[in-house]
Amino acid sequence: MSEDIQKHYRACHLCEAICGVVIETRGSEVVSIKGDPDDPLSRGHICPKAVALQDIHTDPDRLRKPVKRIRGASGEYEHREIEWEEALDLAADGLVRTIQRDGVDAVGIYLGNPSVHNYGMMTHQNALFRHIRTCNRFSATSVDQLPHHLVSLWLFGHKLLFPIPDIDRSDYFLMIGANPVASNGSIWTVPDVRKRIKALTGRGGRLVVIDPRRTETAELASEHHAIRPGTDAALLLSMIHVLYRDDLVRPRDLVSLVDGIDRVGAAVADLTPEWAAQHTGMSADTISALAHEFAGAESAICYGRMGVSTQRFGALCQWAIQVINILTGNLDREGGSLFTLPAIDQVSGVGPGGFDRHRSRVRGLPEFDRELPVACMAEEITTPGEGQIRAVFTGAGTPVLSTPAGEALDGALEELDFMVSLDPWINETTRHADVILPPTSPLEHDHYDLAFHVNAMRNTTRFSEAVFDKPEGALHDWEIFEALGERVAMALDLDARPSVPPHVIIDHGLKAGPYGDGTDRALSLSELQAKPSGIDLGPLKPQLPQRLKTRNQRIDIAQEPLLADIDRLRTQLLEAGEGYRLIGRRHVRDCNSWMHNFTRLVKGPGRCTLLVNPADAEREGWTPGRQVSISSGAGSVQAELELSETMMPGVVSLPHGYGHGRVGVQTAVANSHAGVSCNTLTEASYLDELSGNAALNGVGVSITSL
Ligand SMILES: Nc1nc2c(c(=O)[nH]1)N[C@H]1C(S)=C(S)[C@@H](COP(=O)(O)OP(=O)(O)OC[C@H]3O[C@@H](n4cnc5c(=O)[nH]c(N)nc54)[C@H](O)[C@@H]3O)O[C@H]1N2
Ligand SMILES: Nc1nc2c(c(=O)[nH]1)N[C@H]1C(S)=C(S)[C@@H](COP(=O)(O)OP(=O)(O)OC[C@H]3O[C@@H](n4cnc5c(=O)[nH]c(N)nc54)[C@H](O)[C@@H]3O)O[C@H]1N2
Ligand code: SF4
Ligand SMILES: [Mo]
Repeated sequence: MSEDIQKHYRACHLCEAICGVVIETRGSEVVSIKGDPDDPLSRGHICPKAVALQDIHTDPDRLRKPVKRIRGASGEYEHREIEWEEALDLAADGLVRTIQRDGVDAVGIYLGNPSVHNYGMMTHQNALFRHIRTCNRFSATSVDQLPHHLVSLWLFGHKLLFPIPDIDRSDYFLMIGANPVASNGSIWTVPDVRKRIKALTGRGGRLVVIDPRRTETAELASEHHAIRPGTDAALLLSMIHVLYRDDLVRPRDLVSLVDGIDRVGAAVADLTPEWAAQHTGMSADTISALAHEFAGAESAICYGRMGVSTQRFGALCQWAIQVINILTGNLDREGGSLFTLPAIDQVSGVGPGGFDRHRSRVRGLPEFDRELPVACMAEEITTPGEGQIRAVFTGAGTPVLSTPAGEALDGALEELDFMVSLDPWINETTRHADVILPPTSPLEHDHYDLAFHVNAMRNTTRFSEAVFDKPEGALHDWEIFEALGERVAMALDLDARPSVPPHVIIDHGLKAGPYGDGTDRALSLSELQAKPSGIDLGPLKPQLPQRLKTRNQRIDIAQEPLLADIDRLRTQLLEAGEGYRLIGRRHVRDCNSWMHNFTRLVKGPGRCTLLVNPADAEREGWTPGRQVSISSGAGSVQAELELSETMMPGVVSLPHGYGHGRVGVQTAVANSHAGVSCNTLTEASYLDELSGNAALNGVGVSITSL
């Protein structure tokens, strides 16, 4: 007997665009996944990755039961399925033994990117981690958006107060080191960005893209300028110089709120466009013109993302971007960049963050928000002494592929006494784990976007019920955190408070939030459940000074550590050597390292190629399709050469997230599209020294044809 088709409304949680989808199911099967036209934010948009919601669920390689690592008959390690009770006991024992013997700092924790796309991991990680207050916490933040947090903390008083581009009402958009047409936007939840860019240019607005590669986004832009990797701070500071030099500083409504304007002017007094031109490869005239156009626009956005965060001056770049927005009166302005007011307001609910309250043991790198830069994780494992990491917990992360000098970490994880991973797959990182705890599939749990409404270009809210029932015996990520927390607390004689499920926390958060009890909207979970496509809370609005969390509710742009960092820029830019500079790239059907096991997403020509400008190839005598060896101070890899006019001469690009097919990795499709890891080439010592963020872009490499 054929079963009825059921319709489920859900969020796609795979990237920051958080598109609404309608999933049709028949029994336990997914029949179709389509965009939800009634979603007030995504308006029906989806990208080719949405189908992965089904592929993740059905993937035969996805673990349904915990596995334990044992040495097999051949002498190689293998993972064998075990029951949940045994697995949780093993995991808790490994952590407890380490803590009892060497203290909490002997436990290292790494949380990866999907942990912020899975709200139960956010609400419940502390059920475990509050019993392990280790100094050695790491996450994907320090290979990504750390400079954004730091600048938001310093300028606006809270790590999550991000200015969000109001593209739909803007006249001018200067976009630096971001490729939203491929990435679907980041720290800027903006589903269907292509349509929004076309609308901007269609109404006479301008999009100017600054990127060493003429990207998919640059193809839609009014103007694209190639820039030498890692030199954007020079561009941005010299634009600020022009604003002062040519009397273009007009903070408009912000004038009564902003301090430090004169000091910033003095700090950039010698940073002329001619100086920046020597480093950036952009002409002084172009730089001056950009500053004039920006200041002359009725409303304008300056926005920069991965390309300018993960470089040696990430924090300086993100600061300069906001200084440009502020000096031209485009912060907190319609058509400029505005703060959000989400239904669950994390800015009120979580602490503001802090910086440099402790440092890493071996290299002395500063913490941010109680996390150390992941670039120092390997050395904290391999360097003996008090506080050495002897056990590691990873959750939703693949640091072996996603963090600098990945091979060193790969080796270091093997030296541990114990490792446990909360992850659905046996991959390049989790293959080292003594026990892997796999959570339910995304379609088996409910969903709320705690993280991404904070960054969204419109205030909306939406709750998604689970599409399928949880299989018998399976546990959600949050339940695993709770079960481990209970065991660890019991063994260490600590207080194991029972918690409430994540959806109850959402209900409380909504009621206590800015549209909750006592307001006209009176939002609650039950109201969201009745409107599964989501509820529109309106466009972003100016909110200053009330929204600021600084002590005096003012913005001081003359932040001492940043002004001091300008001197580092002056000296280090001069040191930039010869040779090729490596940058990354993202393809719309990738998602970091973990979407390569789904045939629909990896089919077609291999994507892990080295892009090179044809003029460079001709001069060097390299022919397309040939294998080349790419080497840096950290290691070397081989990849196929692909010529592309889109590349700036002297710059080469390898995508991030490949390097599968290693011994023990159990992702059959990914292994057959293995590629190489660009993080074999990135260096643990190549950092934004101010923030501790890894410099993944602009790494010097040498190339030889094989
Ligand atoms: N399809 C897809 N979507 C994704 C992801 C994915 O892996 N695949 N990952 C998600 C994640 S975790 C994130 S953080 C976001 C990232 O979102 P984005 O930042 O929008 O994406 P990237 O493609 O990393 O864009 C960075 C751009 O910076 C350029 N760049 C590199 N070096 C420099 C430089 O020195 N200066 C300048 N000006 N530009 C430079 C690169 O050429 C690239 O075009 O994407 C998210 N969405
Ligand atoms: N060179 C270079 N390096 C980069 C980047 C780059 O552009 N260039 N990009 C950086 C960026 S922006 C980021 S965000 C990081 C990403 O770095 P990571 O977050 O460490 O890496 P991912 O590939 O996203 O790994 C995600 C892991 O989460 C697991 N997972 C997926 N869903 C779930 C879930 O619901 N629950 C649990 N428990 N696990 C789940 C997957 O199996 C996978 O193991 O990489 C960074 N590294
Ligand atoms: S853009 Fe694609 S991957 Fe991102 S949320 Fe939308 S459908 Fe999912
Ligand atoms: Mo990221």
